[in-house]
Amino acid sequence: MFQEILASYGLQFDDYKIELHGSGLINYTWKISGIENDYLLQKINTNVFKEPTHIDENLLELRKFLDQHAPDYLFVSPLPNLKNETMVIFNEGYYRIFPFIKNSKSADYVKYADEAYQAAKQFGQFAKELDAFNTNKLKYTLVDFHNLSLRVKQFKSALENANPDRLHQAAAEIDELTNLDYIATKYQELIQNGKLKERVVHHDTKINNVLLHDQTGEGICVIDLDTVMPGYYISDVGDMMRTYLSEANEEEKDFTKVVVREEMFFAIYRGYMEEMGEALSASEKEQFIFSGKFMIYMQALRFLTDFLNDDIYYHTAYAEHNLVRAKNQIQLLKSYLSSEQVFEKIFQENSIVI
Ligand code: ADP
Ligand code: GN1
Ligand code: MG
Repeated sequence: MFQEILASYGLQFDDYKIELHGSGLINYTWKISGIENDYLLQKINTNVFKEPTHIDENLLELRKFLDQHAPDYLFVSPLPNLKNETMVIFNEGYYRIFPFIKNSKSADYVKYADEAYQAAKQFGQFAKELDAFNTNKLKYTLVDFHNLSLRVKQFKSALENANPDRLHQAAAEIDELTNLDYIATKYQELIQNGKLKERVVHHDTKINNVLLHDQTGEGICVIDLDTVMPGYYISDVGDMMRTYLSEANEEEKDFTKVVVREEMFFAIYRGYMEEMGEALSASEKEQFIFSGKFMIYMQALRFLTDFLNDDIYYHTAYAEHNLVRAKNQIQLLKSYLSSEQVFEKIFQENSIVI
């Protein structure tokens, strides 16, 4: 397989070393290392992305816009092959090749506030550069991806269909998430009342979807653009809160380590607002703190739903993996809720400055 795919890009299989790469939960990714250049080969998970060509079309549209309006912006889109295709089909699989960004690293958790700041600035810049892009030109690569009302519906239908063993194992978490459904009600109200503008949204701003310089730690670019589509900025800010506030990430089994660090909130706020502060409306800014609740709650629901559905969506390594992830996210949500007043203070103190 690798031989044929590489050949379609004019690359000689024997000149490269191929290794599985990264820790994404959805796609399959390999690093292709050569003497002069390295690449990243990726197979799209078509169980998740039912129409992979939508991803390709979106990236081409965005590339066109950025080439015209922000030619110096580093937008890591797939390379064209010898037939000028940016996505190739082999044995019914969809593949693409990206340039491997030199001297970059991605982290699976945030240790220092500067990493959170750098990452937030990158996602803020991404949103800013695309602020004037007409979202009608984008396809939905995953319909209703961050529609929390739909995620609640999927959770309820999983409750009806789950096997009794798993229902029993997850009883406490089912109760906790059901009791927190005011978060979903608030989301629905915000959307119905037009409080949030439809924008180009990344929709997966977790820390390993941004590349930082491997020596200086400076932000280089955002990656993992499959979920770029129309949406609301609370998705992007919220997923940063979800993945940068606690040092222990969603894989941590010792939940006492899942603790919100309030200085990381400030780092996210500063990094994102330095770029997007002027573009966001007052009613959008008001939801900055809600964004974390929204995304952490949704991720807890999604992991628990997948556990109840017998693990059909996320890659898992052991039987209770999705349940552990859901418990972890519930702990994170509790820690977030108990820090809300401090967040409010940081937000108020800085909203005039930035
Ligand atoms: P997934 O959708 O499975 O999360 P990603 O596109 O995020 O896949 O890629 C997985 C990992 O590969 C990233 O977390 C990052 O470490 C690395 N990676 C992806 N694209 C590049 C790139 N262009 N250059 C260097 N590393 C990359
Ligand atoms: C998935 O592809 P990856 O691993 O960056 C998921 C996100 C979740 C995340 C949880 C298309 O992201 O929505 O937040 O796992 N992507 C998709 O780690 O479902
Ligand atoms: Mg990723």
